[in-house]
Amino acid sequence: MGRSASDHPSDNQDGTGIKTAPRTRLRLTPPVLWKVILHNDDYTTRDFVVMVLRNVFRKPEAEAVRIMMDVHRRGTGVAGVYPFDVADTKVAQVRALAEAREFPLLCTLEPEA
Ligand code: TYC
Repeated sequence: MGRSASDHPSDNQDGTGIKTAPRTRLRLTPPVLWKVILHNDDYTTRDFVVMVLRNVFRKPEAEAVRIMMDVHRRGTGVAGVYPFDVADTKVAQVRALAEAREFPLLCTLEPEA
């Protein structure tokens, strides 16, 4: 597998071909983490929320059920905590799955305190 003209490490991959300088100092502070929040509603099924927690957030069955019931009883709950890009991708995955099944499941991001 050869390198194409656009996959040199200095290419910033935005399609403009403009090269950006690499970061020269290591990041020494940990990245800010984001909480992915699930919100309760009256229409999304419990099984669907458990499926989302298992497949998107990689929770074992028992923990997925616990988090789902926590959201069901308290109104919101934390599905997982991740760096922004990961958290944002998971929110998009949850929204796509919910939309495909026409469930109103709400999933949002919150910076970790
Ligand atoms: N309240 C839903 C029901 O009883 C279950 C549910 C749990 C929905 C968690 C959303 O984020 C949620 N079917």
